[in-house]
Amino acid sequence: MPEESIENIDFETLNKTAISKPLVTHMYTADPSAHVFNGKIYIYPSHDIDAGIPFNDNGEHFGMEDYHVISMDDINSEAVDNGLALHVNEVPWAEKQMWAPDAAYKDGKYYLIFPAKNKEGIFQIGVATSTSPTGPFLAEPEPIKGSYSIDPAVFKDNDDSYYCYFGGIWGGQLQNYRNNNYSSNYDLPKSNEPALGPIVAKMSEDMLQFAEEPIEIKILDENGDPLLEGDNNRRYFEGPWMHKYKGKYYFSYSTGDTHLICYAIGDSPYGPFTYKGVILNPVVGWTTHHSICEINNKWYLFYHDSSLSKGVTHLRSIKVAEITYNDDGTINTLDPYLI
Ligand code: FUB
Repeated sequence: MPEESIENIDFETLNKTAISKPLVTHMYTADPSAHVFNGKIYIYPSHDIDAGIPFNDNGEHFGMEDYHVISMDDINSEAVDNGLALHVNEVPWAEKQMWAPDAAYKDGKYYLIFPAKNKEGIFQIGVATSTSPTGPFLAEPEPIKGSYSIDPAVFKDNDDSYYCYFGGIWGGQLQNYRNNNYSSNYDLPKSNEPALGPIVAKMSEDMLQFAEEPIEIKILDENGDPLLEGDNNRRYFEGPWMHKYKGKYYFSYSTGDTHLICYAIGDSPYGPFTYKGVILNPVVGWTTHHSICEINNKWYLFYHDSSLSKGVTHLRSIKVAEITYNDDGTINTLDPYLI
């Protein structure tokens, strides 16, 4: 339910019909990346604030400055805010816009992977480390070499390889890159040309760098052709996530201006992935962003909406709802409000 229609929303009714409630209400949170570490649920969200920056198509009104980690003992227990985990002032290379983060655990250390704009106004991706899943995190002095754009999501495969998926168009700047090279002259493809794909790179053993040149992922339609830029209901926009279900790789993402969370299935972490459908219909607010996490043999979609702020698009709240699979491996579409 994008922002255009806010005036027509009866929030009292909408909140009664919402399939889930905000996990925390004392602050605004968004872009939840959920993981189970040592039997407990940890959610790594953006921390939304009103930075007083006017709305624009580059999302500069998303002026977030820090991260807090939310934890839950189990899926029904209270969500706890563990306080400040990392502030932009503690990241030597970053200036502003601490957007959607993710985290990973390896060999006794926790890694917070996050995007921010550098002092030249270009998004890059950084790493900060901690011995605790809730931080505080200590930022590396430089961003990951060769990183760009936004929305990093780290996936651990069964062979203990870690992959970082990233990229977002419009405010996320992905349209300014081709083959990992930046130019302000690059722009989105024409509507009858293949859409830009998300990017993936294997992480180095120490989790602080990419171990390879980032690679563009292909998302294909039912005929094996790449999704086109004009196919706004299906093409990649931002917010990548990877999970594995019954041996298949499920790549899920936001379609941005059509406000859907979609998914595509493949046989390798690098793709190609074939488009399969919608996981979550539009929520209140312009953005939609998710993660998928298995908890005690059930699968959950962590997502956000702007219902608590009555539709303010940059003041969002994280939520969680169970998702279910059909026998053929497809995922049943969730309606966030049962109106
Ligand atoms: O939270 C800022 C941006 O909004 C994220 O990076 C996008 O995925 C969208 O949710």
